[in-house]
Order: sequence, then C-alpha cells, then structure tokens
Amino acid sequence: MTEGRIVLGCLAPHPPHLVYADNPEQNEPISEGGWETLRWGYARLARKLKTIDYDAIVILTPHWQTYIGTHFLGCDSFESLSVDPIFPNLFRYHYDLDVDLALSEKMCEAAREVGLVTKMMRNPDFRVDYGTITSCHLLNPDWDKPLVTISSNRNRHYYSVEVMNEQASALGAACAKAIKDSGKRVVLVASHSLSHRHFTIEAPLPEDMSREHIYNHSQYVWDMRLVELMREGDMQQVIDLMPEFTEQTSAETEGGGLTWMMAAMGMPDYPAEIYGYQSVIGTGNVIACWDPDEETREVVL
Ligand code: 2X7
Ligand code: FE2
Repeated sequence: MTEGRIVLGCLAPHPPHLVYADNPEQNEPISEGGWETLRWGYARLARKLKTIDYDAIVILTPHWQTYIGTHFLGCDSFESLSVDPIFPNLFRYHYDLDVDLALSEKMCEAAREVGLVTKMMRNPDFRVDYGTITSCHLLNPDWDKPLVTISSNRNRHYYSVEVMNEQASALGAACAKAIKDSGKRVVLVASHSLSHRHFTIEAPLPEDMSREHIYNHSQYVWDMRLVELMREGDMQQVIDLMPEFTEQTSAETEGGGLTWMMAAMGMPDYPAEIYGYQSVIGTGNVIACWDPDEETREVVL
C-alpha cells in the first residue's frame, strides 16, 4: 500500500454569516449578501480543492468543546439541523454528511497510543457543530467527500495556551502518522478566526456592510503580523507567538486548530497562500492554505 499523505492544509474561519450571505438551499434564513472579500476568497480556494485528488477532509473545530480528552466523530454519517446558538436568525442549516470512519478510528487510536485521552463519538443523534458545517460548506459546497471532525479539548482553559500548544502538537503528529498508515490523501482544516473581539451592538440588518469593521486596532495589527509570518513561511514563529497572540487578542487559535494542523504538516517553512482577510462582527478572519506541492503552490493575494 502506498503511504498516505496530507495534500493541503486550510485555515478556514467559520462565521455562520458567510453561509447566510451565500443563500445555499440548506440554510433557512435569506440574506442580501455581505462579506464578499471572504466569500470570494473561499470560492477561489474551493476551486483549487476541485483540482486536487483527495479522499477525505479532517477538521478540528473550537465549537465542539470536550473537557475530558479529544473526541472523534464515530458513526458513518450524521444528519440534522445545525442552529447557531448566538445567531439562530442567520444559521439554521440542514446537513447530511458522511464520515470516513476508518480514518477517524485510526487517528483516535494513534492519539491514544501517544498518551492522549481520546473517545469516539458513537451517538448517531449527536449534532455536529456549526464550525464544521460552515468551514466544510464553504470549502466544498458539493459535500462529496467524507470527513472527520476532531473536537477541541479545553486544555487552554484548564491550564494555559502553552499546554494547548504542547497537546495540539502531539495530536497533530499522531494524526499525521495515522494518515500515513491509512494510505489516504487527506485535506486538513483548522476551522477558526484569528483575533476574536466581538462587537457589542448588532446592526438591524446583519449584512449591512457599513457596520462591519474591526473593533480594535491592536487586534488588527496582531492579525497582520501573523499573516505576514504566514506569507514568509515562518510557521514556527507563529506557533511560538501563539501564547502571547492568543492572550492579547482573545483569539480563536486557543482551540488548537492551527497548532494541530501545523504540527501534522511538519511545521511548514514555505509561504502560505492567502485568499482574503475580513472582519465579521469585529473578529479577524484570514483564509489561508499550505500547499506542500511546490508545483501547484501559488501567490494568490
Ligand atoms: O464562531 C464564530 C466566529 N468564530 C466568528 C465570527 C462570528 C460568529 O461566530
Ligand atoms: Fe467561532
């Protein structure tokens, strides 16, 4: 059997606003658009994904929070209605998704072998979090690939961002080994924003773009520093800065997604492809991807 490998890593933020703005048939609320910089960036990355041969998507999301260990989706498929707990007016999405169960079990086992506490989520009525649904919808609106969702263990809250970095790195290395052993070609997704200060007053019309802007200049400057390092291909520096960045900007990196993905990919030292940066309710969101293949890697923005 040929060795499996990671064919792409995507940093894919999941504001449900972006799905709302797209008006797909699966989402009940109707919008007049909005957040085009991110949506057009996503559309371009989705086109790139169509050109890549891969078997499964593996996604780590901060909105499936587990307090004892790391959990993995453990049924062949899940179907339900995903409602955003804060923005039910924007996101009521009917999903029906397939899971790569064999890969999920392999990763769970590999993580357990390196000493992490793990569990398979075997409840067929489990409601998949909106981070998974949003990032996967925007990256692959056809939903024609099976996926694996990995939960976000709350070690940052029990301990610190430093402990999160350690454990997410161990999880990343374990997942990379499982992927290699599986013989599959896999796309990784870290589903989250960067800086995470929310607005406090909602516009009457959510998609009123005259109301959308970053709420704190320091957070913007921090986000730009990280994007600059991504462009330079210095991901080790990004991970080293993670504790300070996460504390100072209340960043959603706290869930471990980016650390996990970079560790799984062997800490890329080549430039990331940048597809867009925009504020959603004041949070900083960058769409980026790491393409290990020099032939297909490009300067997008
Ligand atoms: O979960 C989110 C998020 N991360 C960013 C912006 C808006 C809403 O939800
Ligand atoms: Fe979020």
